[in-house]
Amino acid sequence: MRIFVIAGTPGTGKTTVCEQISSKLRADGKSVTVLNLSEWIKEKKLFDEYDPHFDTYLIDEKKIRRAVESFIKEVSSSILIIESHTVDCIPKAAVDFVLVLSSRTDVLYDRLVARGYQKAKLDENMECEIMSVVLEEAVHRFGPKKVRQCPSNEMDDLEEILEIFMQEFNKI
Ligand code: DAT
Repeated sequence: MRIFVIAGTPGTGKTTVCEQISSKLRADGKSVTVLNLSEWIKEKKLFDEYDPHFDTYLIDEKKIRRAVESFIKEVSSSILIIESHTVDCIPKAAVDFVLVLSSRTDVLYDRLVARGYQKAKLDENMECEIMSVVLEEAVHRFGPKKVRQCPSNEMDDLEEILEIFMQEFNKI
């Protein structure tokens, strides 16, 4: 099985991009599983605590990594795409390629406000994007050769992201 990660601060477009990529791969006759990691953690109640101030779920990364490892063993499709803003929860050896989406602060701010994020959560995520936290963690975890950053501000960017993904997909 081939495993790809679509990473980025919340609001940068991971779900949108995963839908595009999985539709394209399925249209090409491939079997694809998409794992939205944060939704899955909530659904399976794998978090340790809920923090109401930041409206976020506190997790034990090691525990999640083990759960993801078990999930991977059960996937029957030939391609798994993991969507996540916490790349440290993903077992590194298994991953073929990581796309990190990034958005301009004005764009991301508007998206997160539209989502109804309250101040603490908004500030935390804006800071995460400004400091390139996800990119840094991804490079640290998977190594620079497996990681590529892509801007995700406008609809036109989506086409380019899909193209970049398919180039990497066809390389491996
Ligand atoms: P994420 O899954 O990273 O939280 P999302 O896919 O839900 O982000 O996207 C957040 C919002 O932004 C959603 O309304 C779709 C829109 N969006 C995402 N990527 C975009 C892009 N490249 N151009 C324009 N809008 C985009």
